Amino acid sequence: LNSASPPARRKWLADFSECLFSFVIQLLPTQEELAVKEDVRKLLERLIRTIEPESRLLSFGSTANGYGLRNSDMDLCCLIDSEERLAASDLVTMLGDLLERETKFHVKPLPHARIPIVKLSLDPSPGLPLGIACDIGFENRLALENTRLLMCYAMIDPTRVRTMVLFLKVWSKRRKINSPYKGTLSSYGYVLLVIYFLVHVKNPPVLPNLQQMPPLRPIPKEETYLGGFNTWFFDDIELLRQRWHSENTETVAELLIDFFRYFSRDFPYGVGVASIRAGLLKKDSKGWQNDLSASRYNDARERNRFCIEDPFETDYNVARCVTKDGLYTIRGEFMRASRVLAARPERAILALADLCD
Ligand code: 3AT
Ligand code: MG
Repeated sequence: LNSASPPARRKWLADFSECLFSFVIQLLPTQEELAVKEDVRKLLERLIRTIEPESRLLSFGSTANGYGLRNSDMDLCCLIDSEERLAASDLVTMLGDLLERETKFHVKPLPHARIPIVKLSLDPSPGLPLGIACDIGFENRLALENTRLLMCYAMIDPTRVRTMVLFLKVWSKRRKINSPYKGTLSSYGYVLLVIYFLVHVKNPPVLPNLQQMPPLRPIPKEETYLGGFNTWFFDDIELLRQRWHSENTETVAELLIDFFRYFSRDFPYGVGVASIRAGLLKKDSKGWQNDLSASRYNDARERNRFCIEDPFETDYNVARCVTKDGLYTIRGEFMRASRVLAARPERAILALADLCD
């Protein structure tokens, strides 16, 4: 916001930023909810150890990355430290039986899914008015690492980054554009869009690129590989905070307005790939082009309407579930949000209500 901007506009942006903070704060999980979830994790870990004594059960996704909302589901990953372990599909079946016998959860084992998981849910009760939904997967070490990467980004600038992400998650759920099963984008996809925007679109950037940090300390940057993918990133956030400061002083309100404008007007959906690792890439440089010449046996065209590169699994398009209609709806929503914010209703709180209506 430059000093020449009219005071009325500046005041409105400050008010709207304030509204955004108070709005997301009341949607954060309570201490009680976090404690119940941790108890559930421990209980499940104890039970799994009766099958695989060398195992650990870890949280990933929004319960662990700093972008959790109240009543969000629990994503759990079981890591087994011993050499000889059961196949994931057998573990899913055995664990499903065990949990069915020993707990009150509704249990649905999916041993033959692309990624075998056990789905659990608990009915609402007085202490847990909305119940709990939980997925347990196995050996998903890349998901643990991308969770840690997103958490590190949240820690660099908690106020602006977390407020933007949490708001977009709520907004996308309320506007019904947060369902990969119905052709729109997952929460994970929206988080990557926000980080891409803050690292690569904003100038000066709000966040540094943690996967390409110049050395801040004399030790060489070690490469760490998981399943063939380089998962190294700069994770010493304390040191980073001492040595790196963003020159960008925009408010959350300005960033959000700009985010909606960028993704309704400027992002090149037809040819571009949003990558938090490498900035704006070209679909054809990744073999993700969706041109009409693709053979009819090839569903690349449907899969690559919208392209967001996974930070580590770089051959994976996180937005591959987004269909033609889904993308049309998402872009329409970005435009609608831009319009609401450009109108700057007299009271900032009305803008918020209008956005999520
Ligand atoms: P909610 O609060 O549940 O809406 P979340 O942050 O838990 O949001 P998701 O449920 O979309 O996000 O995803 C949970 C984690 O699973 C995030 C990421 O570590 C992993 N993940 C999800 N989708 C993908 C994907 N398409 N590719 C790779 N990892 C993914
Ligand atoms: Mg989740």
